[in-house]
Order: sequence, then structure tokens, then C-alpha cells
Amino acid sequence: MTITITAFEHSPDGGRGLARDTRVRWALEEVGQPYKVRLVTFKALKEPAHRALHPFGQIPTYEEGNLALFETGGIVMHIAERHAGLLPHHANARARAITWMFAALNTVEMPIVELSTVMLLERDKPWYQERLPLVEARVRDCLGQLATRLGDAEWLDGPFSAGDLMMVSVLLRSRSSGILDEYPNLAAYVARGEARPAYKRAFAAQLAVNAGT
Ligand code: GTB
Repeated sequence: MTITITAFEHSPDGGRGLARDTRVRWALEEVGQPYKVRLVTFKALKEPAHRALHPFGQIPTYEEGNLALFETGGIVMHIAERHAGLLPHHANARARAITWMFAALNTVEMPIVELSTVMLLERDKPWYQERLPLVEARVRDCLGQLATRLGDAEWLDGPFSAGDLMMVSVLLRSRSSGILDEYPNLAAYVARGEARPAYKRAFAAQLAVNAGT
């Protein structure tokens, strides 16, 4: 059955792979599932046809036969559950990998997105200089604890899993702040994720759409 996902026609990151379709592309590449991409303009995101797929008018979405999904975590989970390669077979190990997916999205990504928002959208506010270090401290606090847990391990819990896919994707969003590089083991962890052939294919595919935009 054909899988179709949506992505920005012109991603605001110009092809740095930070929009969330890259996570879905990466998951599909890891499990070896071919997919098509429907590119969507910002205007089309908010139109009824797209909202029928995604109630919040965003990318990515995922269509496969009569199944339509939105929300990256749900999509990656669906891919990981349907195909071998992203979740361990043993029930407890599987539960832990899923826990890391949620930790990436609910614990680690929140302060990182907050920092991006401050840096991108709040620079001109009178309270920017006061707020920035507070938000940076929240990112450092979170990454410091994650770095401690990761230690010298290659991946978060045994072999590479959907938990690592999501965590690496989330951490990539902190790189431009410079904070990721303050934690060499996390920076190396992210680099290991980026070195995976499946990530490279996903990154190249989104870059092909966005290069020069
Ligand atoms: N919780 C949802 C999920 O995980 O799927 C969030 C989806 C989401 O935020 N989608 C964004 C979107 O469609 C694109 S990925 N935004 C358009 C809108 O809301 O109108 C977020 C994103 C956008 C841009 C960059 N960037 O330029 O670096 C990074 C991440």
C-alpha cells in the first residue's frame, strides 16, 4: 500500500532537516518502506482539505490506504509497530524504547522549542535579555541530565530504536544554540544518528526539496 506523507513546499529552515517530516522520513527509511511526499504551502495547511487530515493545520501527515494519521510521535510509533527495525521484540525493552520516544517529545523537546521560540520570535522584546538565560538554563538542565544518563553508551537503551530516532531529532533542534556542543557525549550521540544511512537518505530527500529556498 502506498504511503504518502506531507512536508512543507518551502521549509522555513531552508533544508536543515529540522521540520518534523524529517523524523517520519527517517523512520520510513530505517524500516525500508518507500513513500511519496505531497508538498504543502503554508496557505494550504490551513485549508479544509488539509485540516481533514490534520486538525491543527500542520505537517507532517501520513496516509496509507484508508488510514490517515497526524502527529509525528503517533506516526513514528505506527511505523515502528508495523515494521521491524525500530522497536525491540522483548516487551520490557519495547516499553522502554517507547518511553524514550515520549521523553524526547514531552520532556526534552519542550525547553528546546521554548528556546527556539525566544531566539527566533522574541529578540525585539524588551525582556529578551532577561528571559534568554532563564530559558537557556532550562535547556542545559535537561541536556545535562540526559548526558548523565547516556554516559558512554552508544544509544539510550541497547540497540538503536525509535526512542533514539526521536531523541536525536529533538536534540538536533538545540544545535544552533550552541548548547548541544557543551555536552560532548550528546553531540557524539547526535552525530551517530546523523551518520546512519537511513538518516542520510531522509536528510537528502528533504534537502532536495528545500535547497535554495
Ligand atoms: N506536535 C506536532 C507533531 O509533532 O507532529 C507538531 C507539528 C508541527 O509543529 N509542524 C510544523 C508546522 O506544520 C512544522 S515542524 N508548522 C506550520 C504551522 O503550524 O502553521 C516544526 C518546525 C518548523 C520549522 C522549523 N525550522 O524552521 O527550523 C523547525 C521545526
